[in-house]
Amino acid sequence: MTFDLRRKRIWVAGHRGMVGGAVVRRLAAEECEIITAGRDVVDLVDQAAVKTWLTQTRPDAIILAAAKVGGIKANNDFPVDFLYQNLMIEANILQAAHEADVERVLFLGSSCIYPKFAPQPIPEDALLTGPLEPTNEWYAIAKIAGIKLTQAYRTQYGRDWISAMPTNLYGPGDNYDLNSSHVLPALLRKFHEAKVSGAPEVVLWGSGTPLREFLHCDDLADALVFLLKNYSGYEHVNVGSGVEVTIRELAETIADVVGYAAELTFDSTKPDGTPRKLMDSSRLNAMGWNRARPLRAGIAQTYDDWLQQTGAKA
Ligand code: GFB
Repeated sequence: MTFDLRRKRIWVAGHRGMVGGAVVRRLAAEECEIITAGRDVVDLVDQAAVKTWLTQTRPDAIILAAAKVGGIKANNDFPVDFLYQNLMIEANILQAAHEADVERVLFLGSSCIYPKFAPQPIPEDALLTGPLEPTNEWYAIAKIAGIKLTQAYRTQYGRDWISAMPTNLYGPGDNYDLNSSHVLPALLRKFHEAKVSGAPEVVLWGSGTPLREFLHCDDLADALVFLLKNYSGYEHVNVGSGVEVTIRELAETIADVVGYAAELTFDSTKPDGTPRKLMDSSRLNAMGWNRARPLRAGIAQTYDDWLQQTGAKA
């Protein structure tokens, strides 16, 4: 084991988000102290505030799950928010972590860092080998900068900091706002609302042909804790489920989980985004982590959780 979590103080940056919340749930099973701080305590885009808070708090490790995130439309509509906020959050935290002498940092990227037409499944070394998908290049550029900054501290100062690249995520605590969400929560909500109102059709954005790989956030959290404990290396590590589906197939699975077979119609005024982004997670698998749950089971759990949280009836 590279890093023993027992008696360590671990800051989960972004604990109110879907990924940060999952990491807090997972770390509860470890003998460590979990540190969290809401935006009211420390605003992560404020350099001075981050520096003061981290210097006072001095955690042993940071899981950097704080980020401005959103689906294809939000990424496309708000380029400044996605580029500026993510650059600030990661630069502020990494520099302050260096000054506070934090032993371990786990930075989180995203599969959209890879070129639009990367080889499939996408190996880690496909990074920076071709042009990005235009709908999310702002977010991708910020996340690439974060990976490089993490590597820079390792190279210049010998910091044992690492990065993980999750594939498309879903699960409890996701964003269900139809304008800014990712596809999976959007379709859960659309099918649920169609069932309640008896609407004959559900509208999907784009053509339904793009392929996506989905991972439950609790499986991601398990993989992140595994990497924090066991991985020390310069290169980022892909974290995926290894299974891809078309957006149409995803919609059919969600229709089945919700129990409402509406007709699918396609809004071609909305973008498809990248045609395919299946990650090659063989490095992670070879290290010993391969525990992604089946997609249908994960969607059913997520739907149950959403019904409970909103008080909606199935
Ligand atoms: O999940 P999503 O918004 O993001 O969209 P990306 C995935 C696919 O689902 C696209 C289609 O082809 C969408 O056109 N889609 C169909 C829908 N219906 C809907 C709908 O109602 N809502 C949404 N949102 N999509 C994001 C990036 O890309 O993936 C981020 O923009 C990030 O930067 C994230 O990397 C993981 O997979 O296309």
